[in-house]
Amino acid sequence: MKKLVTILILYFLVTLSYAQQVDSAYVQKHYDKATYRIPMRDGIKLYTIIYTPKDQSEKYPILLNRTCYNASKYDNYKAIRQPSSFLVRDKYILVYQDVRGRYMSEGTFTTLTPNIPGNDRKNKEAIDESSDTWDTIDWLVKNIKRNNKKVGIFGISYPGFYTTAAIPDAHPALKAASPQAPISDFFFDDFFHQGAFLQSYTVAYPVFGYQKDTLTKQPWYTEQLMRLYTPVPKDGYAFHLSQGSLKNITKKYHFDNFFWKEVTEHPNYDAFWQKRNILPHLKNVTPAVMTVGGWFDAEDLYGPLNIYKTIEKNNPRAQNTIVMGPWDHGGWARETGKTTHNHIYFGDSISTAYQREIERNFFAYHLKGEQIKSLPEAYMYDTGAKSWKTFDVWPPNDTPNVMFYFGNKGQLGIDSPTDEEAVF
Ligand code: PG9
Repeated sequence: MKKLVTILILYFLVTLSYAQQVDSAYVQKHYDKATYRIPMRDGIKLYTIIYTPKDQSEKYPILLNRTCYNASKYDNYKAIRQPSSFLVRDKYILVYQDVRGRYMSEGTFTTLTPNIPGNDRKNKEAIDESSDTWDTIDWLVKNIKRNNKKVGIFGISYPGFYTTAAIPDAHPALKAASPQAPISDFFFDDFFHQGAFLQSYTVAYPVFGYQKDTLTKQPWYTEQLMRLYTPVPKDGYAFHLSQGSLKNITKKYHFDNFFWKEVTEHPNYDAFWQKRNILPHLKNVTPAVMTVGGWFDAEDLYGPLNIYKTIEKNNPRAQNTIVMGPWDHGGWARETGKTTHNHIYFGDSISTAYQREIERNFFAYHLKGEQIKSLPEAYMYDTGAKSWKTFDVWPPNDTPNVMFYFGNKGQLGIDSPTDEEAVF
């Protein structure tokens, strides 16, 4: 018995150590790094950091991450936080790219770049995230040594949108896409939750509201950000209450912020937002898709649920998977040991188990041809039973539609309220 306990403890410790980000010493020992400026079809060059395994005994798939949050966070062999250590140790060609108009990439940044259907490579005007990803993948498979011509793309949050935007008119080498906590439509995710304007995001607007005028590895919007953080608001609610009407926020903080202007000039679901919604473009899906979300994600919960649902509806034959766990925004990429949400404890090392048994297997199967005995359609964490359930069909065939009702004391129930109780 004692020997069994020792073995189990050792297994747990080894797994836990794997789950932590791989440190820079590991990356330097096992990977070579180079940076490139990859030309897009309109001549704009996108800054791209590429890590290739030193082991030259085989060919490797490419794992691509396109971000508006500074690819240089992964420069200089820094500890790699995404993808998980299981994937880094499995050996992939790891690619990190600044999207158009961000940090070290050229061009102009566009809020949730509207998708232009089709892939006319001669049309230098028809540029979107799908075409930039297509051009990037085409360059990678033709120029990076020892790649096996299979590409996966992944990203969390805004990078989850870029992952989703790679799916329409995908490059033939794109075999697997994993949008995680993805934005599908800002009017329902993030800035307007189901259409309700989210004033609490006011402090985030400088990140997305200024074009840069140089290639830089550092934020260029710090001065505008500091308008909101000098002094640092101690209480968000009190801060916003003290602002009065939105025009005061425009006058005091965001008078020169193009993203704030876009949001405040489009308070309704008009053409501006509709053309930025990626969901209608999720047709003729060719790569396998595994969408990941957290039941407690206060930023992007609409996205994962509706990306899966839309792909399923428009592409019944697509390899389309959804994973919904007991996480907050992007929680599956962090291992906290004990998985809790506020005071509720769900279990130990749930993120590690997801990384090792779900995410790793998805990419190993589709990009390395590894035989994986089970790849369910849906992995659902039951937050009541505190356990995972898997399904080969989602939602399960025998699932009835349930109507929920608000009561006049703020309760939510499935019994239709009496006339006195009904609030509307
Ligand atoms: N969807 C998240 C976000 C975007 C913009 C502002 C604030 C949050 C994210 O990309 O993390």
